[in-house]
Amino acid sequence: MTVDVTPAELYRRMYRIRLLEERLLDLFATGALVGTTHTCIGQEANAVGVIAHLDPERDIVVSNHRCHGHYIAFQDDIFGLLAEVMGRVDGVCSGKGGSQHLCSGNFYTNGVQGSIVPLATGMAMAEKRTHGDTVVCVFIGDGTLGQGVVYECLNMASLWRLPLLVVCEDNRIAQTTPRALAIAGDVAARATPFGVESAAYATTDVLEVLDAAGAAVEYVRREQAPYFLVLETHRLRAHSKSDDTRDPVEIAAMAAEDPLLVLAPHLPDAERREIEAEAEAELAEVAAAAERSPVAGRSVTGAGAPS
Ligand SMILES: Cc1ncc(C[n+]2csc(CCOP(=O)(O)OP(=O)(O)O)c2C)c(N)n1
Repeated sequence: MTVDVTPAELYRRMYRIRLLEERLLDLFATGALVGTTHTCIGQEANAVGVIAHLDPERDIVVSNHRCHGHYIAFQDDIFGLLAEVMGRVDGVCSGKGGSQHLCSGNFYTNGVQGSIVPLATGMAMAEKRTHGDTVVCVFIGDGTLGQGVVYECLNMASLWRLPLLVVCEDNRIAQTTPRALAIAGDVAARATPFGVESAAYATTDVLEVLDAAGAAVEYVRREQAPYFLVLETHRLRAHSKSDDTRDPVEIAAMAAEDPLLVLAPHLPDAERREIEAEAEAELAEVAAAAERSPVAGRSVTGAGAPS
């Protein structure tokens, strides 16, 4: 399936995610933020390429601890996310959810590995019964393939033909555990015994992800049946803020396939620079507005307060 989205627009979408996450890392590094965060720097092509095919009014996205890119690609809400991570009342969850717990419209996430797959499966069941043309897309990492509930869900989704797209973003590492030490056999083939269609791609080219995801989303929507899409990618930064045990030489090799670098030749330099300048100006404005938003506190008055 093709969607009408130009390389320039894809670049803009990825660049805005990149800028925001770099800003978050800076804020954590200077001690301005507390708690934790997981960036998708290097993996933006997946969020943008898959979600370009989803409709925020009709479809549902369920994400994980590494959720910022998915959220921005689906909800286009840089301010809500930044204010949320800054713990401000105008954040998407009123500053109480933080980086891993974003809930807005048809977007849901939480940081408990694997837990999101049964949530998405249940939503897919409900949607199939009520609408019949929805796609519920859940993003997991390769490290989450060790959670048995993922396979229970593939079984149920196949049996009941649920419109569930499971996207496995395979960055070949789970926090500090390399995939090779934890995952036996073929990742995409894990869906086969359940009768679930699957495909795997190793690419950071958003144009290729767009094509692959288009076919997957079209299948799920048309057939109202599950699909398992594996996208091999590169996590270019630490697992969270500074915990990276990988060899810098390995990371540098992966950085040569940074999705922004891969897409850049598809648009004129001047247009690319204009997109970057606009995104930087937007982030400066949004950051200032988030800074003005009051810090979320523990309110003891109002609805829901203990009496
Ligand atoms: C049930 C559970 N166990 C452990 C953790 C701690 N934890 C958070 S992320 C992570 C690794 C996840 O790896 P993967 O699924 O490959 O996603 P990635 O971080 O690579 O995007 C772990 C162990 C958790 N959040 N939930």
